[in-house]
Amino acid sequence: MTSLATIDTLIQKGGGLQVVVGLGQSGLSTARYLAEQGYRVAVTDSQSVPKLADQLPAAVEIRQFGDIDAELLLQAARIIISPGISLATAAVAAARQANIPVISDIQLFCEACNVPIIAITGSNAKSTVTTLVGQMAADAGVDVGVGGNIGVPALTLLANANMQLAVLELSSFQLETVTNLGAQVATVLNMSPDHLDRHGDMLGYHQAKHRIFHGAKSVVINREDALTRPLVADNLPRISTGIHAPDQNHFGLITEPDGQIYLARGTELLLSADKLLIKGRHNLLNAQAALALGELAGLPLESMLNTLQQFTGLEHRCQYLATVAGIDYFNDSKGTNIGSTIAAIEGLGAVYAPKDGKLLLILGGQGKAQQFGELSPYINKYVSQVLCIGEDSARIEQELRAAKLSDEVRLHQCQTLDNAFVIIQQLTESSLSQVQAVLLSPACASFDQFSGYAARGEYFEQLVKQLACNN
Ligand code: UMA
Ligand code: ADP
Repeated sequence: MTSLATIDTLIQKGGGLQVVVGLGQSGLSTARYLAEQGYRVAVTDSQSVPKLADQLPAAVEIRQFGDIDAELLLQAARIIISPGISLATAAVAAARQANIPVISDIQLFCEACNVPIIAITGSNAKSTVTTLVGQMAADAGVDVGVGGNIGVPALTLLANANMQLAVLELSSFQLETVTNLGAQVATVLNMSPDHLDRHGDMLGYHQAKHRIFHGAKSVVINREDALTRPLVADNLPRISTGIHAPDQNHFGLITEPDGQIYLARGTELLLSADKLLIKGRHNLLNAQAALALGELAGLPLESMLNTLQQFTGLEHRCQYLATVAGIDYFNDSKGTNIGSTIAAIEGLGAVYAPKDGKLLLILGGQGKAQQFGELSPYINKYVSQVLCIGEDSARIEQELRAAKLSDEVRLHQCQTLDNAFVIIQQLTESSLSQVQAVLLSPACASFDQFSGYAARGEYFEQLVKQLACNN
């Protein structure tokens, strides 16, 4: 660890010290990038031995680990904060108070990037749409970089000198410190409560998300969700998406007299919905968003429609796993907020309800200050059994019941997925159970019990396999 005296000496050498706060994936990419650019870089992290510390380049001389170093931050010419760290963190707040600029890796990326950017945010569907648009661009022969919140730090994309287009998935955490992103096309796919513990309330969350529109050259709007509408000039090129028949030059759905639903652009029928491998109403909106973003970035429609028909979706998003003893199992571990869980319940409910079937829903984890009562009407319509797991399960039960959870819905407190499967085994043996599908869609973060949503989904899959062996 370099002493503060050494820092003083370094500062006296001239130039501004760049302080990277947090040494996760984005912090490491930022430190590497800034060091390559010849900046003097310091890194601080609250862990005493951050996992990635040994990957820092030697040019990063100052490493203050064990606490976010308030004194170091006050010495900075500029602070680059990792998305997982709140601006309210005391040391960061003090530096902002002292007028030290605090930015994100995304700000550095957009300042350095000289190719068009497709910028995508939303409470849900970001990864699905980002992956799909990236695939559409690649299939159209474009050298495309796909990164951001999706798990590839944006700055690493700059290593490809041939990149022609960047597709960025952006979280509210990344956006809250971004100014003038200047995207070729930007969108907020949808808005439902999430990360309220970090942003304070829906307004704070909305404001962070809408920073994606700063300097955008065109926008994509979801007609079904007024909160996605940007405050931008009326003459800015825009395309909207929705579930009804679209106006000219916009996307929507047209139902033909035989009941067949089509993706449509104006009056033109593009593709019958059953040609898509990703299912559910929400995925029809996702498909339109990808087409609209691609169109505004200049991708050819024909090629995009071909990609759409090949796209199988991502793991842990309403993913069908298996049928055991006549019950279908779905892994929607990425359903980490109420909006995504409503989409999953409605999407699968629409499949099972006509067969007079009901869902078993596994719910719970870290609730992120959401209001779980919003789920009650959807549960009452489509779910017969709720199995609650995780640290906020008692609060979730309380809020569901306060919001008129039907007496016909049985709610079990299970604490863990293992316990939930004891109940599932009992229901599997009972001829009285109405359950036709089991859906893990927790509406919560997983960090109380797992290392992330993927680990939770994989564990669920393992338990389903075990159940299959026992039955
Ligand atoms: N740290 C501190 N003090 C704190 C909190 C964290 O020092 O108070 C340190 C940790 O010790 C750790 C580092 O900060 O060393 C972690 O930084 P980080 O949490 O920002 O995580 P990264 O590894 O940099 O990953 C981030 C995004 N993580 C978050 O936003 C929490 C990743 O999104 C993203 O893929 C990655 O940058 C690359 O861009 C993940 C995510 O969970 C998938 N995103 C949230 C979501 O999708 O809901 C927003
Ligand atoms: P994100 O990256 O925004 O978390 P994902 O594509 O990973 O989005 O999907 C997250 C969750 O949201 C999954 O549970 C998925 O089934 C659900 N989902 C996908 N599209 C939508 C949509 N348009 N509206 C609501 N939920 C959706």
